[in-house]
Amino acid sequence: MLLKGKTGIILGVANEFSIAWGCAKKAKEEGANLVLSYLNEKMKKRVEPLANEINAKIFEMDVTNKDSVKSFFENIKNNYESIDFLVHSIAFANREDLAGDFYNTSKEGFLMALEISAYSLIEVAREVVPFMKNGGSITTMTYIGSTRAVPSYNVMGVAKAALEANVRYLASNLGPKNIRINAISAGPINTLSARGISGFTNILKYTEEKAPLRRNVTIDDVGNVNNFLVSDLSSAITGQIIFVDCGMNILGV
Ligand code: 0WD
Repeated sequence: MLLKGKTGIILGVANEFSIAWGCAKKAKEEGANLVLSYLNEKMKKRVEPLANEINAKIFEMDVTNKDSVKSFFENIKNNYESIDFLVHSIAFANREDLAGDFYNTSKEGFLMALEISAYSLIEVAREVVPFMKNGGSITTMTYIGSTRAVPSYNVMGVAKAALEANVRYLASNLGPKNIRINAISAGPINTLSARGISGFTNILKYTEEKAPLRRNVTIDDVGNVNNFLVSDLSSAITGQIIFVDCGMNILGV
């Protein structure tokens, strides 16, 4: 078992369709001991039964609230000696900023998308580093809208560009502590967040027709690659953006 004896934190499970849930299930299959976060009391009702399925502990964390982040890691301190990996699978933008003209993006919407979807990676990395005494691995989820203009992805594309730059700076900064950090650039998957993007079903249909593998990716596809990135098999890989998109990113026309 690839992750036997490893303890991991997985942030961003909203329901059974979440990419984070794909990562949690697959990590459990490989023997990891897991902790999940839930956003608030409302989400707890959905996350708790999932956590029970995989014998994971759950603690609340809202990355927009400093005290909530601190209290999550207090809970970690009270329950664990060390942490081996952390999966950051969190993003948010206002629905009105994921449709229509990009030039209408509000300053408030821009700052919120960047805070939740990009800055939060730096904040959780800062908190988890002290628990990675013997090194560790951090992963995050991105999308090709970071480097290409994708219809309606708008402000989230800017947030993903910042997130990917964060990955490179954190990898450079944390490498000497033997802490690796990489991003998975997933193809479109029908999740709660994705449904907020105007025309998302067209993106799914287009990918299925055009991607080299002629299908969309699943949360299990992402979870498998995440297992590789948080395991010792990828011990010399850091600062990378790994595409799990059925080959879509290689196409020109
Ligand atoms: O097509 C897709 N679904 C893709 C998603 C393609 C490529 C990348 N991604 C990325 C997303 O941008 C995100 O970074 O994958 C990550 C996970 O997204 P998901 O699995 O598609 O979406 P979802 O199941 O909704 O999980 C995202 C979760 C939130 O869910 P809701 O639906 O409640 O917004 O991120 C969490 C929350 O659990 N989240 C927060 N967690 C802590 N503090 C916060 C917050 N303030 N806001 C959202």
